[in-house]
Amino acid sequence: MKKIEVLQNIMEANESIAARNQQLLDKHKAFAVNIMASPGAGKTSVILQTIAKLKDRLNIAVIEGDVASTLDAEKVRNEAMEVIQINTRNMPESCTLMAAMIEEALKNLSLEDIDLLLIENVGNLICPSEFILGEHKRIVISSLPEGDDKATKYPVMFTDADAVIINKVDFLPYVDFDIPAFRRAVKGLNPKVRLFEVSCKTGAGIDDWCSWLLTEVETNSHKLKIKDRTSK
Ligand SMILES: Nc1nc2c(ncn2[C@@H]2O[C@H](COP(=O)(O)OP(=O)(O)O)[C@@H](O)[C@H]2O)c(=O)[nH]1
Ligand SMILES: [Mg+2]
Repeated sequence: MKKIEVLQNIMEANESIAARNQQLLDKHKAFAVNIMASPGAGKTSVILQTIAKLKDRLNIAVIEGDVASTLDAEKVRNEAMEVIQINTRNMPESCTLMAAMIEEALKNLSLEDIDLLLIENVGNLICPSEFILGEHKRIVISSLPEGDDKATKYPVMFTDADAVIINKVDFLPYVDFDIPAFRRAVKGLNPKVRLFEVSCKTGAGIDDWCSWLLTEVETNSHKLKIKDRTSK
């Protein structure tokens, strides 16, 4: 019983910190996206492709979550406006980012200048679904080599997602991944979810994903801050 009480307390505390994070982000008109997937599905690759496509339109910062290392932060360092690495080893939950970790990171970002904050969560299909961070959108990436049963096996992650990216479609000739069956499984859990088929290797589908994301950023009353930087 005691263990259940403690867990509930952690969850409640997380939700109130997440609400504070979102208020702070809203105050500065910064739109935050929580990107979740298993290790190797392509979170960092999607972030890099997204920055390459949208950096002329948006000021983009990144928070990188990993159990250990700064490898991913180093990969995006030269592309993003600002990057913060969070290592979760020795934290209360090492398998996911939590709102308190984001609260600390936000103190170190120039929020007034940021339009879009991409948060790469720890590679895991279970824990990140339990902890909201204050994000405006939740994105799950599933990649072809992982197999097409992940939505069925890890339903919570997919039920709460605003969009699901099917990555590594360039693997289609080599793996038995039934894309229509996967789409049906995801839609069965979450009828309103947006689905995108992309390859970070070939660039296929990246335009569709980025134009949806840009519209989301602009229509969430963040447009006041976004300048048409291409016209400069
Ligand atoms: N063939 C192929 N490889 C990809 C694609 N996206 C990512 N990768 C590779 O998959 C590996 C893991 O990608 P990464 O973005 O680091 O995954 P993360 O652990 O989820 O951040 C890297 O070697 C990437 O180059 C893709 O669309 N096609
Ligand atoms: Mg990564």
